[in-house]
Amino acid sequence: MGGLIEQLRALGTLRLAAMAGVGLAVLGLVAWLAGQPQTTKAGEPAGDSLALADRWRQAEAAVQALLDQELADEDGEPALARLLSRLLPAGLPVLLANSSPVRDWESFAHPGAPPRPMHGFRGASGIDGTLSSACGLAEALGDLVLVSGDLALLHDANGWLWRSQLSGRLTVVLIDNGGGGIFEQLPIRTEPAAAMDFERLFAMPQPVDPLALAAVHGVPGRRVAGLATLASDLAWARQQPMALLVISTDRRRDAALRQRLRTMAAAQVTPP
Ligand SMILES: Cc1ncc(C[n+]2csc(CCOP(=O)(O)OP(=O)(O)O)c2C)c(N)n1
Ligand SMILES: [Mg+2]
Repeated sequence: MGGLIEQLRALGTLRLAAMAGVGLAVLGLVAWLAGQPQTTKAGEPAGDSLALADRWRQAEAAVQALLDQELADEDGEPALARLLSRLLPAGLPVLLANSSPVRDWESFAHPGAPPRPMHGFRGASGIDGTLSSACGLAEALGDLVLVSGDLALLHDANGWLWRSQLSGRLTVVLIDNGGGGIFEQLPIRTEPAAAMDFERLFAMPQPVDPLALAAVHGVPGRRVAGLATLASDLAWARQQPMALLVISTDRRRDAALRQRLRTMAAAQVTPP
């Protein structure tokens, strides 16, 4: 160590300062800092930082206005995330399943949505264990809304067995887009389509009626006709100890919509 210090000192990059009796090794930083233009006062953010924050706020406001406008007449998954985030009351905990639900909420939930505890399990188990995790959380918290995709829910359909023992309330909002909608966002569809069987290999739609499967376990459910009736369907579901609401969406159309929104949002952000 001593040898190394000697070498650095010899290179002129090391200053040794004694502060309050403690030897402080400063590898040239103090001298470098002293040489910088003094653009800020102590305790104040730099002008460049304030300008960046301002640009960020303006871009955020423009993107949110764009989303309000573009999603107003939409019925798909981005619009569902935006509406649901506003409809659910403040304080009601929400669990977002992996795949598109958590991503859509992150991107499209309304910035003015009521504050509430949000839960997710990114990186823990993929889409596995979604319903059981929701039941455990509902039991622990007393009340919960789970927003899940169709494959994630089916993957852990045994979670419905909680029905007989759950003392908390659980409302499941199922986004039924006929398989793994997230894979529609990958540029992997081929032309002609037959060259790679996207539906069988990636989307994997399953021939199971989620309402019938829930009903077998004694869990009541409803198909939501469209976002216009979501509020009343939610009001019904929230009165059941456990209930399933199924909203059908078009995964291919929603993938195209997300792409379009991303392009439009990027156009709102001007480079420095
Ligand atoms: C246990 C497990 N198996 C497989 C996957 C791979 N996987 C990631 S997303 C996904 C599709 C999920 O489909 P769905 O729940 O319907 O959500 P969507 O993609 O339609 O939003 C799959 C199979 C995974 N993450 N975890
Ligand atoms: Mg799906």
